[in-house]
Amino acid sequence: MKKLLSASVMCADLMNFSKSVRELEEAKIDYLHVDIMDGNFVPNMTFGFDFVNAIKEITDIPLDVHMMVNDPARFIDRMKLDENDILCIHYEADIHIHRALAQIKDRGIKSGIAINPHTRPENIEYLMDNTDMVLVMTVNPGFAGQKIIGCAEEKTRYTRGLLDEWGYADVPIEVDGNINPANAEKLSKSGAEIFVLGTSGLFLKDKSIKQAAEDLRKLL
Ligand code: S6P
Ligand code: MG
Repeated sequence: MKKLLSASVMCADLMNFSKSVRELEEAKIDYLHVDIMDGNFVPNMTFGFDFVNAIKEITDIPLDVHMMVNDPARFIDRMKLDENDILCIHYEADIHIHRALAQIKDRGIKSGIAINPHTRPENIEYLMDNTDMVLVMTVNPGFAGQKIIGCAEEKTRYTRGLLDEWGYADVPIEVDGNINPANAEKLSKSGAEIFVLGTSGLFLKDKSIKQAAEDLRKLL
């Protein structure tokens, strides 16, 4: 499977956002990862739906929307996403998660299921018929700039094995949290296909976005 880069926009230069988007386009970034936090499911708040829709207006890079929001099904219709975009919701955030994923698919959007560090990947087996991507969190969600959890590599490898065994070898695993070059290389070998890049991998003080993306691609 092709390895893809997803830029975490909360780590971009928000005061010069359209300039950052142009740089991400030049760097041929595959997705823009938009973290939506509700101050409830996670102890932080970020962007709202108008911001998501505004990004859609200024770029053709597909969006990879990561909802860290309780009961996310309430908000699916608020975003103007299409068949190239991914809308990812958390296993832990909705007791009717199967129905929520089906709603995303019904809207013609690609669906993603995210699992927190404590969630066993076995729990998503009966969700896979409505799932286009699995997001294995490699930090506890809520903040950029954290340190990767110890079991990230092992969990990614184990999850990849389960998906293959269940007949979903074509469903990619995304990893999110402290994805720097060294971690990206290890997680790639463990079976991750989509890499969320923030303060550790892409938005760096000593390297341009383009250079950071090129360097990462060589390692994956
Ligand atoms: C964290 C969020 C992530 C971060 C990303 C930042 O809750 O879901 O997408 O934006 O992890 O990258 P880094 O390299 O600062 O961890
Ligand atoms: Mg995220």
